[in-house]
Amino acid sequence: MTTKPVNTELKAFLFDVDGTLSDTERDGHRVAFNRAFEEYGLNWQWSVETYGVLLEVTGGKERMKFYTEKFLAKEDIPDSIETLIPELHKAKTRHYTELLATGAIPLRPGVERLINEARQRGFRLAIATTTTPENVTALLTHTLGQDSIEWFEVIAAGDIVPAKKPAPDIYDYALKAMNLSADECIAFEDSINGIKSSLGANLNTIITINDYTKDHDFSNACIVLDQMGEPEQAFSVIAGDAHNATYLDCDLVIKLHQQAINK
Ligand code: XBP
Ligand code: MG
Repeated sequence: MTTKPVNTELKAFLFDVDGTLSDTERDGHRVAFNRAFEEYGLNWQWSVETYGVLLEVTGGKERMKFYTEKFLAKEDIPDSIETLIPELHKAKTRHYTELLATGAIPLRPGVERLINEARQRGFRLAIATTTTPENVTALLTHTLGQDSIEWFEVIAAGDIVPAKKPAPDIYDYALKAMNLSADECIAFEDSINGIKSSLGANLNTIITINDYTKDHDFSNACIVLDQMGEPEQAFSVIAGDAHNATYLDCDLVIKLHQQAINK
């Protein structure tokens, strides 16, 4: 009897966007939501703190609905809420992409370096995110340049799957589109909803935390870092074994992947 060989060689890097590639939430998405509310004459202003609570729900439309249910009295919810939310979301996407075009939201430390190294070494790249596709295009083009969209074989984003993170669907979609098994890939995430989604798709996951996610439960991650780091800007290891490295490069990613596969 022959058994099909299981391929576990690392072939692809799957990146979350918000919070992982860039700290977009506090000074990007939140600000854009507030600008949209203002444009529509609504007095809904989301503070940095309130937004932390709202991040429990992924997806901008879903997050606005959650806000009306959790923070507004029934009589303060506009009658037109079902049609208003998609309109507000369109305005929010416009404000968000305009904000990115100003260059106000950079990539996190080490992201550009790791992506460049991964490309040079022939790793396949994909994006798996909850955010709207236009937002991904805006972030990538304004940070990595016009051609960078082409570097990612699959950009799985937004409403392409009906169930957003923490459901595994967006990662399952990306894996299927790349015709790869989960063991051949590694995911990069920053939040509990993100890692629930990636682990749900059986992907080993590297975490870089941020202010909104530092207290989340990442006990099943390959490693938890404060950032990817740079040669001159060491990361802090919050949990896991960095094998004496001081920043995340492809060699460390390969080691972490192998270690997780062999567990
Ligand atoms: C990202 C999100 C997104 C953005 C808003 O989660 O939750 O909802 O905050 O994007 P993840 P849209 O990093 O886990 O993908 O307004 O375009 O939906
Ligand atoms: Mg994220």
